[in-house]
Amino acid sequence: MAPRTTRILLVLGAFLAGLMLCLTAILLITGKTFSPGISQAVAIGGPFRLIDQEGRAVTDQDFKGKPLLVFFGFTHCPDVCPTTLFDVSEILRRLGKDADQVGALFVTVDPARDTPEKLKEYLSSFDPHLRGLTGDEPAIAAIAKAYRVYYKKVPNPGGDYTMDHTAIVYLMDKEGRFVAPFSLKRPPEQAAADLRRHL
Ligand SMILES: [Cu+2]
Repeated sequence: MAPRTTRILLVLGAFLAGLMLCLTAILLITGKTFSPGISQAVAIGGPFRLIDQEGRAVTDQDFKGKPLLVFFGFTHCPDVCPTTLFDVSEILRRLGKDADQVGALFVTVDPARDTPEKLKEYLSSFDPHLRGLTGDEPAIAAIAKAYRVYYKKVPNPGGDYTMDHTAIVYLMDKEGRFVAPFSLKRPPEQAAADLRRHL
């Protein structure tokens, strides 16, 4: 297997293992039968305070009443992030006017390089509804932890670096509760219809 594929599998594996652990812990604590709506809501997401590509302060409260897609990545990402942002843009476009009632967040895991200015420039290639979020290292670490996102700096031989990161699009409901990973492996019309059900 190519090292890149192995890394992606490792990241995915670590995320799923963490998720299972969380859900098991919740089951053990509550002693309740597994109920996705309730248990996963406890496991993923939460309050955050970050800065968007316009330099505005943004918190989770700003999205109350809107379903939310949340994706973590970084602007120097060679493939996964641009592909995902392209797919999400296609879905937002299919939503038409309803896209105003949906939140779509691209949270950087590389705040050292991804300043608001850099995010603004990068996101200009994608749907204007996308909000790019950055912040200081502790704020990014906090939101990543809340979403059970794995990320790690990986040095390149040239002295540069890249980032490994969890590449899941999270669907949060109007109340900010985790619903499910949002699949992009389907036609954008279908994904848009799925999103519309949460409006
Ligand atoms: Cu990426």
